Amino acid sequence: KYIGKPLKRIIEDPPLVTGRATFVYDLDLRGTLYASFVRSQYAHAKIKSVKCPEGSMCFTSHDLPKAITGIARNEAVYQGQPIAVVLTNDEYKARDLAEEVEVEYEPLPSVIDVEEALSNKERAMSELESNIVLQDEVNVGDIQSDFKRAYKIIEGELINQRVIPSAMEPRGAFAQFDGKRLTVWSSTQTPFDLKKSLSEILSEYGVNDIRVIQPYVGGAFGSKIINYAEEFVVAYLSVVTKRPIKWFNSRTEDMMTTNHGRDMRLRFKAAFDSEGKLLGIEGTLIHDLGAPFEDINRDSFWMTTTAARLLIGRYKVNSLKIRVLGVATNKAFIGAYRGAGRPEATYFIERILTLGARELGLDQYEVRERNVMDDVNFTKLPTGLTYDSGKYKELLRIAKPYYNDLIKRRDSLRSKGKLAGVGVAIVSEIASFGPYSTAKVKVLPNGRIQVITGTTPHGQGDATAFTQIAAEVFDVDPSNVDVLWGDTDLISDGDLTAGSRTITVGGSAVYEAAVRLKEKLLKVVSEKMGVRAEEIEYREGKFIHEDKTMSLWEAARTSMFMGVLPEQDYSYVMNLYTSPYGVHMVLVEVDRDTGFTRVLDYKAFDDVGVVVNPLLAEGQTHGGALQGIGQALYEEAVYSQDGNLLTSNFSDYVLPTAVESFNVEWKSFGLTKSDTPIGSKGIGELPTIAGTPAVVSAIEDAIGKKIYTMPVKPELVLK
Ligand code: MCN
Ligand code: MO
Repeated sequence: KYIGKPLKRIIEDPPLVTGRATFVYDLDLRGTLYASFVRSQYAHAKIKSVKCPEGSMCFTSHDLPKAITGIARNEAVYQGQPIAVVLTNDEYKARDLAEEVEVEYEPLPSVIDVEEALSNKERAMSELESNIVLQDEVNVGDIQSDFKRAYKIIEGELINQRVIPSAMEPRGAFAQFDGKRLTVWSSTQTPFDLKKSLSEILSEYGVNDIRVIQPYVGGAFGSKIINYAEEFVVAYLSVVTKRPIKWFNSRTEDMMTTNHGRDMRLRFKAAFDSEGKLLGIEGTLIHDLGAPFEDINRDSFWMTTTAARLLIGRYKVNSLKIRVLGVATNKAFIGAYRGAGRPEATYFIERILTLGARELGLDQYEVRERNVMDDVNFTKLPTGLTYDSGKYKELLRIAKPYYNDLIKRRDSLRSKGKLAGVGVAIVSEIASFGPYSTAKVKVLPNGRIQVITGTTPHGQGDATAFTQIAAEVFDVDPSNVDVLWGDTDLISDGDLTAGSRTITVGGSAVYEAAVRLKEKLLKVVSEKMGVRAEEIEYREGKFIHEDKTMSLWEAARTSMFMGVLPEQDYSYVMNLYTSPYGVHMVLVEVDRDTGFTRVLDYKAFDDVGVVVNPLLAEGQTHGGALQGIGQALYEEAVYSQDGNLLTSNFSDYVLPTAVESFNVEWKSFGLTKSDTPIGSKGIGELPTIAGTPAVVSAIEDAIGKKIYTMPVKPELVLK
């Protein structure tokens, strides 16, 4: 009744569109001190000494708890790394004061280029034995014999460049300690993790009662999963100064210090037979992990090893032999960015297939039809990943007429002398990760249903989708449901919104809690009415038996008199992940004179199982495709040889805007369902994953030249 409806964002949007939503920056308390961080000017340097201005509230690394990692104590390993922090009662004065702190550096050679890092001539950190900090290997099938029987072998190096996640709101935090209780507001995706880590760091200062609030967040795209040093410092300073502390990154600080994304390259050889079947891929996958921080690097290397295993995409690849290297350099550290490992894998495999097709003189769609896997059903693949369900051939069959239509339009443009091209990519995705999501559902004494989620939406619209799930269970209009999130006081534990998991894992928790609450209330009503539960009908928010009816709120109030709280919590355990898929196609036109690419049409044909709210899912596709194409056409984090970030504002770092946006047609065919109560699979990352390779292949098709690097700038096209 409500699941599957294109409901507008009734929960999130009223505060946002009226400008009344509260962000970290909006917070203010009497006596607030403003923090500003002193950040390393060098990408790599020894810190000889730090001198604070006379009489200032200034804290060097030696004044801060050792347990706070990520601060440059003796050696700075990327530009912008925090070294010290100053406090004063005015935001702008704080920034001026930070500039008065004298840091004596001894510059060290910086390792910027990945090639240079691999050579190990210089180290990104003095104590490193090698810049290759992590390694792995994937070895499946008999690569040698596949290469021996190959009809064609292609090779090259595909680069998935470093990008900056660029959430609308830079990172910031506000902390207040009242002598007993510490409250931290942070622009984060992980308030529950932040609370856990704060507890570990601050318990030795006698702080055990901690509340973390995630207010409205201006986007994150994975870059606010990590808990950053600044958040801990701000919390600690509020404890020691007994004053509220506020800190907010400038855009440039944020671009230098919030995790970057991607920066993976694949040196490959791929063997095809004469029919265009991909036999095997051999190569080295190199991930520039940026600044060496053991824990962050290790977490990010998950993306690398996952990418290596997802390299086969949805294809029947016989053999795979990939060396996987995680490399440290003196740049911002790499972390999750929309897709996190899966865009890189998809980019590599989809580009390899298209390059192979060109080499063999085959159509790019046909090559995919020839290689695509049979249906999967919890199929464990030789690389170790399991795909839950997928009917890839059927999806390709359904999408084919649309592809043919794009080709017709391309040809008609060509006949008018235009440079037009079509690109295709199949999404290689696993999403909706566990281990669990929590929820609590209540019927309030005023009859409203309140959903509390342990997930942390920050732009996706999941809260609105949760109203639909609760409304479905309770058979009431979604306008009777409220949704709360982002506060560690609301529920014992929570998880996060990331990895396209929220509707599937978090939504399943909401569903299970709601179903159990309804059963609980049914028992109450049956006792009160004195009839068996089976004889009571439930409909439109009412329990009905013959001429007796009891509304939800009556049941909720009655339950209190029977010693039953009208609420229910649930922790939904996700054993596997989902493996949503889609075929995305794009038509582009390249201007012969300027070399600029214009996207004329984008078609996203997915199978994400049950779609809870098609309006939200389509919205994700519009934004995500633009973001994916942003990487292909515009975005690139550029460092100078000595490690200065040259693209540290939005005039040097080019993001796509509404002006660059294009027509998107989205459909999800529901060929499969996930093995969860909701039956959905994630969509949040799909378009970002597919958009990048699809548009590169389209430009290649338009200009007839092979492309290995991004962004595909006009100068590259015209060369
Ligand atoms: N949806 C649906 N039916 C499905 C799948 C999804 O109705 N079968 C809807 C959901 O209700 C939700 C949206 O689509 O409104 C996305 O759901 P889901 O795929 O579960 O993804 P998440 O909610 O977990 O969002 C995470 C995803 C990620 S990983 C990144 S990165 C990203 C993205 O969302 N960051 C974003 N989209 C973003 N959008 C905004 N505005 N801001 C970000 O920072
Ligand atoms: Mo994400």
